[in-house]
Amino acid sequence: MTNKHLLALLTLSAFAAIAHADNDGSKLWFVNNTKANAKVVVKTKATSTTDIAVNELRDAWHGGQVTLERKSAKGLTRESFTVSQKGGNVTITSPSDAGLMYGAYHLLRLEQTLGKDAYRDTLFTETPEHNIRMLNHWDNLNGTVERGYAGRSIFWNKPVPDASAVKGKNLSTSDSQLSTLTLYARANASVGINGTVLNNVNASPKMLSDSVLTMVKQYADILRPYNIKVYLAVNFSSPAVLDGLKTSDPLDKDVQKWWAAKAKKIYSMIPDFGGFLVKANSEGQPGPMDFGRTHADGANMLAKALKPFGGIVMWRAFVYSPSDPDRAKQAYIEFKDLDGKFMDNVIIQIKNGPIDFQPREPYSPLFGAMPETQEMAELQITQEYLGHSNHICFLGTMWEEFLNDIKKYANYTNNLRGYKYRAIAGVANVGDDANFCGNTMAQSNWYAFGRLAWNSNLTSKEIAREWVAQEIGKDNKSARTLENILLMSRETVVDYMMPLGFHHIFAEGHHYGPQPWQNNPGQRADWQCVYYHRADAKGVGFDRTVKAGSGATAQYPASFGNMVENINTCPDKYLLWFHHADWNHKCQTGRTLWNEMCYRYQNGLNGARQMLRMWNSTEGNIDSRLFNDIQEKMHIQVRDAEWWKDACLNYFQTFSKQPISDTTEPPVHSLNEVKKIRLGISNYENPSAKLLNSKR
Ligand code: GCV
Repeated sequence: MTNKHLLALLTLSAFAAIAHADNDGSKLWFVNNTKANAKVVVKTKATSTTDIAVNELRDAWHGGQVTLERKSAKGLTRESFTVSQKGGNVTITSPSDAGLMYGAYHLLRLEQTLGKDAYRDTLFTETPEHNIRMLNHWDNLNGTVERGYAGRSIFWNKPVPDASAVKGKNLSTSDSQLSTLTLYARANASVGINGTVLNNVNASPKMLSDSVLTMVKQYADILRPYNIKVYLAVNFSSPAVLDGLKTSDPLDKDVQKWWAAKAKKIYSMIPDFGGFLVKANSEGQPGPMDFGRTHADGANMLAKALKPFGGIVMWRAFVYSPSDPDRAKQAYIEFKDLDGKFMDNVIIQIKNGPIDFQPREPYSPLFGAMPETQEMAELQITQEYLGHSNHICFLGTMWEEFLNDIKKYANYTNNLRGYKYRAIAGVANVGDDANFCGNTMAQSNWYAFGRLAWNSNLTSKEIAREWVAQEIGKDNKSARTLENILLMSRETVVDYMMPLGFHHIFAEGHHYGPQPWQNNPGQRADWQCVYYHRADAKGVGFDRTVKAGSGATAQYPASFGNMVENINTCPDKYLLWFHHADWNHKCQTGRTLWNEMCYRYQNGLNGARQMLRMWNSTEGNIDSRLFNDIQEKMHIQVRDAEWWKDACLNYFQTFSKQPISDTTEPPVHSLNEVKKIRLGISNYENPSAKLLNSKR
């Protein structure tokens, strides 16, 4: 499909899309750039990065002359930029070319979102909050993408040449791949993303082979003008697996030498290489603990190898060896005591919640728990647990909730200020589909991640509004409707999947549909859904209180921990995360728990239907191709919401023994029927259709 991207590049800014039937998503959020011929002056030496800024402005800026000037000023960081206006003309200054490029994209965004006169009488400076704003691709060398729902990898969709074929040669990139990567780089740059991990954290040792590194170099060269550094996820056993060393023990001298030599080699090819991302001793991946060493031993060994070249190690805290009966506590237990033991070019990368990217989780208690250690958040842009690319779910609201909580309870902003590396990562939702993300709406999540990484004080509403303006135009009479769809979508998904603090009641493997009854004998307890919901005749939920449960609440600062410890002050949205509540427990809404569950699942289904109705009302104001694509997805979403509601209410009713509440539609499908659904899900399969069409 990448020829689409070639076409998209060629026709960018040719015309606005409204009323056409050509918006297949391939132009990303540049769809409404209309042709301009702006005058742009560069006062400093032109580079490939300033060229990008100049071309973008020349093509799409409809205001007065723009001057770009490299200039330092007090208080600015390398990527900061200042925009000022005098007599209708605009000047963008920055200490770096990258900042000038970001300023250019920002000016264009202002035009698209507020109009071309928005820059009048302005003088403002933008400085990114995080200095490392990166995507993590879970892309495999064979071209597949773990938890990817948008086609194959944009990096590894061709065979890796063998070493003899690449020796001393510059590999050529096909036109179509080049155009895909150029659009990808442009999209990232436009929202300030400045780093990318090119491969899966379940990393193949082959990533560090000469032939793969040659490809990595090539990608680094393509991305560099857009101020994007490349990073690699590495397999901890690489020395033994790739080069036959006797061990990969981080305290072994030969192993240390191997990594030092590997780092030297990488930097000889890619002088601005970013560093390594590591998943160690997690879900079967090798790590230092295989040799009786600690996470700090492992991370520091790699950090030492990268340090002379300015590289960093992002060491993931996604670990859950059963050191405690409660999985939600395990990462904290494994990492907390290592505080202060990591080198200064190590960052601990922590998923937003303590389990695994669930529709709603409280924040991970590791945030703020290691004051002597640099931490970074890992968010998931790809919708592993949120309906893949079938469901419309804008994640700006979810990340806003998380970021606000870690600011409020975990001192995030202050900690960040003290770090040299202020980083944040998002697991990408990008593949080689024409629309990059499986559906055009999902592009808003890539966009939102970048904007929040730049400035976490932006609200989800501001971000949704920006994206909508760039997607369908700010004056489109359906703009507010689309914005409202985005803003209600995540809470809707939570309601029809896992309201009230439910978590991980997903079908095993693909994580798409419901399977709360899942309980495979002989397997790890924490891989079973029943482990997470613990339903019985008395009630439902995981008791994590200090008083009577696992004590996970004690891992939090008192301001949060005490609130959730007490069932009367624990917000309903976290009720079943922290408490095993009686079926007749009175929720904060005044309804009993069982009736609240009925209400929430119905509310989720109603929300999905409402989103579809709202979308239908935009017909005629929106490019018809986009309209039809999204309408089709929303039909699936409504059917899936019904499936979730029926599966969960029918199943939990076998414990509550209470009738479905009056205000809730009776289930359309029996428990037996929903239990029979087995999905060998592929990205495009429409699973609920199989089941639900038969009922209509
Ligand atoms: C890349 C979850 C996902 C895995 C993923 C893992 C991780 O378990 O289901 O696909 O592996 O998280 O984040 O490492």
